[in-house]
Amino acid sequence: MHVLILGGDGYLGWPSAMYFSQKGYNVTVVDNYFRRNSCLELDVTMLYTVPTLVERAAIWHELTGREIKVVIGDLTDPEFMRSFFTGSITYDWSVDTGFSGIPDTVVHYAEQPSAPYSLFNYKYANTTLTNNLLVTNNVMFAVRDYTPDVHIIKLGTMGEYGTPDIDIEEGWLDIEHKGRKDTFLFPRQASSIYHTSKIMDTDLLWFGVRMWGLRVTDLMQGPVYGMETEESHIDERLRTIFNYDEIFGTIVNRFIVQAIVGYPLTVYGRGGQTRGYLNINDTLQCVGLAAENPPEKGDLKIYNQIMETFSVNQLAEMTQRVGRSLGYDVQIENIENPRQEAEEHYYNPTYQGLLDLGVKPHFLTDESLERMFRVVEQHKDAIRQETIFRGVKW
Ligand code: USQ
Repeated sequence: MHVLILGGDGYLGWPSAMYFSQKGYNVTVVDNYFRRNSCLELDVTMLYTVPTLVERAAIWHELTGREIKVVIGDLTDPEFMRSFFTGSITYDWSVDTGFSGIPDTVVHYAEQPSAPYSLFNYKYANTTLTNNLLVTNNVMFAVRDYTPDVHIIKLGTMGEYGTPDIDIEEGWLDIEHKGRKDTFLFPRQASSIYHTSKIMDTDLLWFGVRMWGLRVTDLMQGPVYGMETEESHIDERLRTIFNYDEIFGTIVNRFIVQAIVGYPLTVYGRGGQTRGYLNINDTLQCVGLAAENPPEKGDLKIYNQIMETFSVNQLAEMTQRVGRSLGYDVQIENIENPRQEAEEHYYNPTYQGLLDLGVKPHFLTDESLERMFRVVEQHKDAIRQETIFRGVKW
């Protein structure tokens, strides 16, 4: 099996590449270094320096004997995207371990992933929409035109559903209306341009499934935390990128960094915002199981990819408790919410599908938080406090 990972340099892309490679898959990764370049442009830095994608693939090969082929380029260019499916791609790094050619599965992470970035200004809103939609459209057409049996796994987001006042189902909703019944995509109502681009992605791929019988899995993921995976334990240089700034950092990772440098935990507004969370190791399990269980042609399979729910206040209290037990003076501050979002709301999502496929959750515990504290501590001196909060408002 050959898996092509779009966005292979990202927070989830690189750990996924190693995970599949370790399991014996042939793996190709492609990326245009969007995240690294945006960090430079926005003057934010990652917690530690991460080797380039080519360097990481070389380290991986040296340590495991396994090969992850690397291609650097921009997937919004349709001809570049199509070259992966016609077999005409030129690799930027590869060794001859005997695999080449067309993928069986595509994992699509090649998106601008940040809600604050998408509302930073109109230019970044445009970047978000054009990048995310063009890459999705390009992969959809390339698969349709050359390899219609290929399984597309697209990372969606729980934020597509928003926070409705009813239970959130796993992708679909049965509607009874004036005595007749049908099943539709669960209603979507996003609260950022980024999340809206993900809704549009879903619609595009659902169109491709209905029109051309494509085979698509949509993983509706919540915020992910953590930086260590089984494969990164082999060598620190294989650890994934880790952002703690307001634009690219997600809440759990940010709170740990804040606790360590004595920056009061930034609870936005009243802190009742509740989301479904998961450990980065569970993302890998979920994507792996999705790849092993492709839908039939003409089927869009949707899973809610979360393992447990927390409010912002609960996360802040946990981080404070663990931080204090490690000797840090952790304060919590409710600051004016820069985002437009419900701060107290009903939240009851279903997330049974991936558990039924066999995912074994890594829950967020004091012990797992402490392990993350220990990694962040090693890089304490590199933390730039001025990038933690800048108040991107919408
Ligand atoms: N929040 C705070 N304080 C902070 C940072 C965040 O209170 O310092 C709050 C936010 O207002 C929000 C919640 O924590 O209510 C989560 O925020 P986040 O920045 O961790 O995550 P979010 O913007 O929702 O986006 C992240 C990823 C995105 C993914 C999404 C899943 O960046 O790629 O799609 O999580 S979900 O939230 O389910 O839509």
